[in-house]
Amino acid sequence: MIWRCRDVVHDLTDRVLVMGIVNVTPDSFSDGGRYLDPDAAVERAHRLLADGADLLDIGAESTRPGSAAVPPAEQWRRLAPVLARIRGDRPDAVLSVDTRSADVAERALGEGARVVNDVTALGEPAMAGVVARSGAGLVLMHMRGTPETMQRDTTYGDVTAEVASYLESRLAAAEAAGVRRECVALDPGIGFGKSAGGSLELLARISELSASGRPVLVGASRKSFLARLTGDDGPPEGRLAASLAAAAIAVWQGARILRVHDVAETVRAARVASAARRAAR
Ligand code: HH2
Repeated sequence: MIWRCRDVVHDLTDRVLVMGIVNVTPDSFSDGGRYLDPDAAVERAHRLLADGADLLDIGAESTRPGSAAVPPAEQWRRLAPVLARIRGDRPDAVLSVDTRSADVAERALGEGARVVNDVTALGEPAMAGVVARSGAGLVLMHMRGTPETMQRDTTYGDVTAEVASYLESRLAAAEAAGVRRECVALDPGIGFGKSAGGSLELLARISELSASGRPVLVGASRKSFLARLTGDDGPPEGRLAASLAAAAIAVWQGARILRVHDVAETVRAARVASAARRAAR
């Protein structure tokens, strides 16, 4: 299983990638405001790379439930200095830009980003062309509605079947618009328009999203459905143990990319889960 991200080709046949999160935002659900300052964001990026991140996902817009869209110009004002400095220090680092704006994605690709993480799965019509022209990796995620509206209706008949069929259709749309199939990864969008039970069910049934042969990315890190299960009512930073359990389940189920806040710990959890998966064959 190959995931092509411009000049970097990941062979994920027997490998799991850990994607470290850098939120250059004032309001992200777990670390809002901590890395809005470019110096803090760059330092965070270096820390995550040193901790073993295979790639970094850098975003300037929170998509937590209820959040409003951030204009592309403001996203770029936050991202530009951070991308430029990381690229200057570490041109080898694989950088992903977490944006639903084709304009922001195009600018980030111009600064050397190798992946576009689009939580709207090509909601902006111009996005597919931007990604296709660059040969970048593309993450297509399932979400119902927008971050502002997504938690209004979280009922599904069969959440896993609906998500799988949506992702198949977005993969087909991406290919029809010129994106190479081997550049695409699929993501069920844990917490995006799902109840806590729906998120848990998706996590438990990730293997059912693998029919297309594309790598599955899972973002369960610190999310609120974990706190519902553990009964913790503290801040999201306290959800490490629960997040590691979710990461191990995801890998055991065949996920190939883990989007996480706690990289050093997840690298170790993923190694154990990957080794167990190989031993079970
Ligand atoms: N989750 C978040 C943001 N982007 N992208 C993908 N592909 N999958 C996810 O599960 C996902 C995502 C939410 O996490 P975070 O970035 O920490 O929070 P916020 O959106 O509040 O910035």
